Amino acid sequence: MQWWRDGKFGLFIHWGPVSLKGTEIGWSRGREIPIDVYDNLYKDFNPTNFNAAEWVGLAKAAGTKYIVITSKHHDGFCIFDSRYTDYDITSTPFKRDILKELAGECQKQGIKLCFYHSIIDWHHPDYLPRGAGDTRPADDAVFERYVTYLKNQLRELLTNYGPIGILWFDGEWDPTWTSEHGEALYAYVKSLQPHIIINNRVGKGRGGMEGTTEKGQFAGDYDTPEQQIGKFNADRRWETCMTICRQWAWKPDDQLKSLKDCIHTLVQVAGGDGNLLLNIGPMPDGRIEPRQADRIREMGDWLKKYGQSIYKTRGGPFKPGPWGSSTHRNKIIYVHILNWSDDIIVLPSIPKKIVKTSVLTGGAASVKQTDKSIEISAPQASRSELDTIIVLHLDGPASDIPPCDVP
Ligand code: FHN
Repeated sequence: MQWWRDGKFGLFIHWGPVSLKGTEIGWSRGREIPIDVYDNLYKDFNPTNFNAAEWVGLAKAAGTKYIVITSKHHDGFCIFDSRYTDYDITSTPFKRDILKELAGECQKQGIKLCFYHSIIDWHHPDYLPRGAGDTRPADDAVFERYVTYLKNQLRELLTNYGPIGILWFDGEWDPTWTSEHGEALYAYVKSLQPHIIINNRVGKGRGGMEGTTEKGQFAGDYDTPEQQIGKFNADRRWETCMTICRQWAWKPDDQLKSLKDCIHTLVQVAGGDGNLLLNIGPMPDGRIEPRQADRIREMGDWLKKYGQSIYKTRGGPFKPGPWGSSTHRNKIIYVHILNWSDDIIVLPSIPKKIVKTSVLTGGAASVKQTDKSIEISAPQASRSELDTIIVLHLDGPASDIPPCDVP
């Protein structure tokens, strides 16, 4: 998992024919959009502006190291060419295999390709329970036949598209899916690609949107807090998934997060020793909405300058709080000050000597170390709007320092 822990930052993509309607993927089926309308959108799905090289180039420009794209969401539509269903991309006017083109470009550009694959499948006749508004009788449904279908498609995804970084499961919450199913699926996926990473939503262990795994439950390889910054945890790997707008799939005029919000989220997640998976929703014509593209490019510009304080670091030793967060690597601690509510930031003392300090974001700062505390202050001109990064060079490895709360 080293590539993933060092990479820190991934691009989440929720996309499908539902983008023609601008409503939420999966969840608007049988709600805002009648089922017979929703399930026939694919006949008009023709994203001729889709350009895998541009998408992967944008992911790189954003400073992300991996892409997680919905191979199949809860609505059952497969954005790849599958032998096991006609409800897939080859039945659309577009016909081309989106995942095949993305796989080629990710290989070329050095970005890890990963798949989000929903266990829930409200389209498949054998999946139970039925989705909203779905009045199909359940008598003939055989859930284990659906499990076979699920495994067959995972085999296609894990043998036809090259090395895959992560299998990002979701939709594990229905009672029909059991922990036994999850453990068997984890083993099956690993048998196809032994180095693949699998999140905790393969099983039943995820405790709600906090995404942590309940004691004794099968945990997969990492925890998955959603739409929230995970708690500091240096012992269990975790990744926050979050939308850059409000909806996972594209929505016209959706509310877009500010650059400050996005950078603060990345810095707080990294400070908690987690990863950030930030979601965009492409448009029905295959373009990524320019304002979403601009926002993640701005994040990439910030990372080009200050990425050494994020990539390949671990979280802490000063745990995140309203003041900011810290990351460390080798003999360096990066103190990310996000909020100068007081003129002096007071951090707990550490059992290492600070031998040199600097301000990565420019300017000057005063750092006073005693055996009681570390006091940091900086003139207004040296305080950066997004994140003031104070670099503390130590006389030994920062990883020796136990994580500590900042009062
Ligand atoms: O229901 C899905 C939702 O549509 C979205 O895919 C998120 C992303 O992690 N996961 C589920 C909600 O927890």
